[in-house]
Amino acid sequence: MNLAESLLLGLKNYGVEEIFGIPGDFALPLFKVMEESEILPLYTFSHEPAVGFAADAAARFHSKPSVAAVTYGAGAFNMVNPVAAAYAEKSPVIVLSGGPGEADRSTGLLVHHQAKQLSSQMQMFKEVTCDQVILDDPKTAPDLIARVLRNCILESRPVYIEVPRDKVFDNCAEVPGPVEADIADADALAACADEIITRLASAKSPVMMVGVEIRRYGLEDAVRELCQKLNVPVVTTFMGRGLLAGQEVPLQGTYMGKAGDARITQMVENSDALILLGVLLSDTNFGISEKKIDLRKTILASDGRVSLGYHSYLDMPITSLVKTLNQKLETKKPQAAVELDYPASLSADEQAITPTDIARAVNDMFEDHERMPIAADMGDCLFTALDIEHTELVAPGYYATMGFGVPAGLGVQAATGRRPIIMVGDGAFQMTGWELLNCKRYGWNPVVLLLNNSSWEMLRAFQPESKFNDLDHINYANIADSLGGVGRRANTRLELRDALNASVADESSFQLVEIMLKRGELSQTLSRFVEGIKGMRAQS
Ligand code: TPW
Ligand code: MG
Repeated sequence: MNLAESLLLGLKNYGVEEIFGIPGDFALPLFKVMEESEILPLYTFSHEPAVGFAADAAARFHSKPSVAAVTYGAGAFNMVNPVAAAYAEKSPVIVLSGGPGEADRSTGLLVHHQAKQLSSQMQMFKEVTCDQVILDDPKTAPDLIARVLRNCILESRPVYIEVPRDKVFDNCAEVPGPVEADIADADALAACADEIITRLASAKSPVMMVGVEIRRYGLEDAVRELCQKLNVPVVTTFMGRGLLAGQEVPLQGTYMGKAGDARITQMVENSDALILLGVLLSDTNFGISEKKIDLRKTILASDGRVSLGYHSYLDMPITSLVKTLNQKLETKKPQAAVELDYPASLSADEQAITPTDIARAVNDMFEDHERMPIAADMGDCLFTALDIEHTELVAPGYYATMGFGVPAGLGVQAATGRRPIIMVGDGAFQMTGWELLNCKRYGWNPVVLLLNNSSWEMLRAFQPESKFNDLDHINYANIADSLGGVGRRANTRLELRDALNASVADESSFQLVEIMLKRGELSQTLSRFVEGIKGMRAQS
């Protein structure tokens, strides 16, 4: 077996199910093996940011790593932002890059795609990955690959693997398989679990808040069991929206502080035992609190440690913690999921469309159809998505990069085979919307809801006086046809309902519903969110 085959089989053995990529000459031999070996399916895109976003979304949906493969320099540098996003939001993306070979290093000439030094690329990726390796020796490669993949899974963060182009066909041994290792000390784990149980038992108003780690580590079933045993109300963070979708848990909704449902905000902020499970302490999750939450008084389990009050238990993986809590607790009568009140029943008339109308239209559609997973971009589309019935969602809720929605939606469909809804603003669509042209060759058929307000509206909310927030009036529906899909423009609520229904009914290609919104019109949630962030900045 050659080095590339060993690597691909290793990836598969560690749970990878697909590769997204764009080749280049430094990566051509590697891509040749990918294609001809058929060890993993390969999906190519048009621009590298999409490769990174698609792999990120696929990894989030699988709760397992996914691969973003690129060429050296021009290709890999194009992917720094998506990999930074995946690092920030703890998504296990494996960056696979071609690299210069020995012949390239010894000519004394600068190698094309070289930025400063040949090692500059790995240096840059060190900042946004948790482990890195250059496979320049086939003898050491199998163990190094195994180490990097283990760390990718353990930390649920991106890793970097560079394959010099002249090493691809060298003979290589098999990559050692994954080993189940529980790094937690059993006594410490038991003590920690007991302390949590005692704290919760003596509390008057315990609340559990769940964050993205429970998905990253594939713990949603175990957490459902835990919720039922603890019998406490559950909320998700903003970033964790979509977690526990479809699970029988007493889920109350999403905590959004000042920007969200007042009942949930009060319940969380007044809780005397708030357990934060797999939660990231980001400003988008907590900067918008009505009443500052004293994090020292919470029970925080994330990043492999547990903090209670003023002390911490280190090396406490969340998977082991949840398992131990479940073992120690008795089963109680399962609580049913709470019926949440989302906007619905769109009046299909000639009136102009508001962001809430979009949520109504989708919720009405979900009445008759199976709920679809959603990939959302940054902008008002994400805040509008929060008014849609709880369903699986991928979005850059913390890192907040634009350009995520369309390629992430394609990644979701590649990873799951399910048809997604993609929600995207016109500004973000201008960044990566073009990638829809790749739907045709892979048979992907997402329903794209493009919120066209001819504006960078979210920026306008921060700084209304700037004219640069006005975007041109483009007819996006007209573009769909040339990209191999179907486009429909909706100016009124009636047209919105009809366009959405027609799009869902047509499964033959991607469907673009261009939803016309007035410039200056913002969802209530986003207006309050922006006010909250501004308020936080003013205080600090
Ligand atoms: C890669 C900064 C945050 S929100 C926004 C910008 C430019 C405007 C979004 O416009 P869009 O949506 O998509 O039309 P809407 O609802 O606000 O009208 N570059 C990147 N990421 C971010 N977050 C920005 C710039 C930004
Ligand atoms: Mg816009």
